[in-house]
Order: sequence, then C-alpha cells, then structure tokens
Amino acid sequence: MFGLKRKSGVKKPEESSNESATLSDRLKRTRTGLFGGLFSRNKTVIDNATLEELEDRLLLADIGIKTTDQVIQLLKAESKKNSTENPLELLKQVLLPTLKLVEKALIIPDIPNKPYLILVVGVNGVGKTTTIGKLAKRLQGEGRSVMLAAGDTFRAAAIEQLQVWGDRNEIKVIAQTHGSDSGAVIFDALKSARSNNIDVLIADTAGRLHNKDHLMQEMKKIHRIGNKFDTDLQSEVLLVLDAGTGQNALIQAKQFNEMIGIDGIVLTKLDGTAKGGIVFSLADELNIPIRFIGVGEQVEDLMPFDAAEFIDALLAADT
Ligand SMILES: Nc1nc2c(ncn2[C@@H]2O[C@H](COP(=O)(O)OP(=O)(O)OP(=O)(O)O)[C@@H](O)[C@H]2O)c(=O)[nH]1
Ligand SMILES: [Mg+2]
Repeated sequence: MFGLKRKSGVKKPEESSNESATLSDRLKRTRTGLFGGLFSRNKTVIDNATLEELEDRLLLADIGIKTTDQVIQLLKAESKKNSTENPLELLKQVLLPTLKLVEKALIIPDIPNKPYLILVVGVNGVGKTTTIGKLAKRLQGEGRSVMLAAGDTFRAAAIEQLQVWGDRNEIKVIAQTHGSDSGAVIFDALKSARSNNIDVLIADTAGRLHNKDHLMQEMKKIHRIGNKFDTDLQSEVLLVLDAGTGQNALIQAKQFNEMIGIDGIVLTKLDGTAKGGIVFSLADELNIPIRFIGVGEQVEDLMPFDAAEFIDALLAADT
C-alpha cells in the first residue's frame, strides 16, 4: 500500500486488515466471549444463572478476579433492588473507572535537549517492531521528526525488518551489523538524532536473547545508555505486550517493571484474541498507563487507548 518493493526474508504485513472495521469489529472475539448473547438491550432482570455464566466468562477473558468480583457484586446488588437499569449500562459504570486509571496518552514534550527517546521493550514476537513502524508514522503525522534505532542486533532479520518500516515512511534508521552491541547502536543513534535536531528517537530492542536473565541484564544496560548520553535526556520506556498471551502479559509487565521501570504499555493483537480482558487485569494490578492498543497489522492499526471507547466497543451489540 505504500508502493514499496518488498525485501526478501521479511514478512509483509497481511493485507487482511479491513480499514472500515470499527473497534468493536476488531474486538469481536473478546466482545462475544465476554458478553455475546448474555444480555439484551431491553432485558433488565439479571437472574442467577446469567450471573454465574458472566462470572465464568469474565475469568476466561482474563479480566482478573478483582474486576470480576466488582462486576458480579454490583450486578447482584442491583438485581436485589429490582433495578430497572439496563445491565449493560451497569457494566459500563463498573468497568469504566478501572480503565480510566490507565488512560494516559503519550505526550511528547517540547524540549530543548532533543531527541525524546522512546525505548521499546518486550519479549519476542509481541509486536515491538511493528508498533515502532506504526508509532513513527503517527508521530510524523503530528509534525514530529523521527529517527529509528535498530537496537535488536540479536535476531538476524530484525534490522532489515525495521529498515522496511523506515523506508516506507522515509525515516532514517540507524543500524549496525547483526551481533553488534545494542547499547552502542542506540548511543550512536542518540548522537545522530541530536546533531540532526530530530524530535523523537524510537529504539527497537531484542525480545529474545540466550535466556530471560540475559534479556533483563541487557535491558538494564540499554536503559542506562540514555543517561550516559545525557543525564537530562527525557525518555519513555514503552513495554509492548501481546494481549493474546493473557495472564503471561501481566507477568511480563511485572518483570520488566521491576527490572527497568516501565512508563507506558502498548497492548497489541487485540484484534485476534478472546483474551482482551487482560487490559482490566493490567489496569487493576499495575496502574501503568496504557498508551496505545494494536488492533491489526497495518500502519494505521495503532490507536491511543481510550477507556470509554474501549468499553463501548466491548459492550456493543452484534450487528
Ligand atoms: N493481528 C495483529 N498482529 C500484530 C499486531 N502487532 C503486531 N502484529 C504481528 O505480530 C507479529 C510479530 O510482530 P513484530 O513486530 O515482529 O514483533 P517483535 O516484538 O518485534 O518480535 P521480535 O523482534 O521477534 O522480538 C507480526 O506478524 C506482526 O504483523 C496487532 O496489533 N495485531
Ligand atoms: Mg522485532
């Protein structure tokens, strides 16, 4: 769609993404798994069987015990009151505050000591490189100048994959050869971005190293690079999580947060999973801002996280 030649060995994003699909369409698997066929718009009585079914479904969608309990308690209390309030409205009331807590957009400050560094971290395959491509395009659209750093020097095709995203958007990618020191690549890129007065440098990192400890040590090292470059450097550590991994995503978030401190989360692949309820667990347990959600493989499939929009999409009726 960008009229570019494909490079060999690099997977081309699938062309299945339907540009007119609404968020609710994209969240279909989570949405139908959670609420499909359970309530109707004009039904106000909630019986015990419905409540039990709902509880099972909330847990299956990885919404987490805390939010599940809140939902069930509220609906129970309402049903005792013989309330005439629509259950879907009640659900919205109880679900929205949890997600509102983590609805905090990524705002790039106007700073004299450019660039602003966005360090993108996460385990392998979660969608880091794809998210970088999408994010770079979005920031460009907002009038920012952007540069990319190919900090994943571990996986052979990673540099080329980032280069493809860079070529598409005419964004310079700073890279060294496969196997070189990732911190050195990012340091180099910071220098280049500063001398070219670039607003934002987005750095890719490896998701797979020899083992998990090695990955965490490497992340710690990389995390220090920004400080080494300039103690006043402003940055965001952005953790990418694959929604489809459910509770594993929560474990990863805790580990990365303990090791290097996470400023924001991008939750990807919400379009292909029934486990999108993980967003509630993340909000409940970590209270780390969710900056964006990934709802497809195309460049436009990265949306700022909007709590009300997300819940409305989950509660939308099937058309
Ligand atoms: N459906 C869907 N697929 C996505 C999304 N984000 C990323 N992907 C796909 O997930 C796969 C992995 O994405 P990458 O960006 O290569 O993931 P990564 O974290 O950089 O992986 P490593 O470099 O191996 O650590 C690719 O096929 C992407 O197209 C999303 O929001 N929805
Ligand atoms: Mg990658």
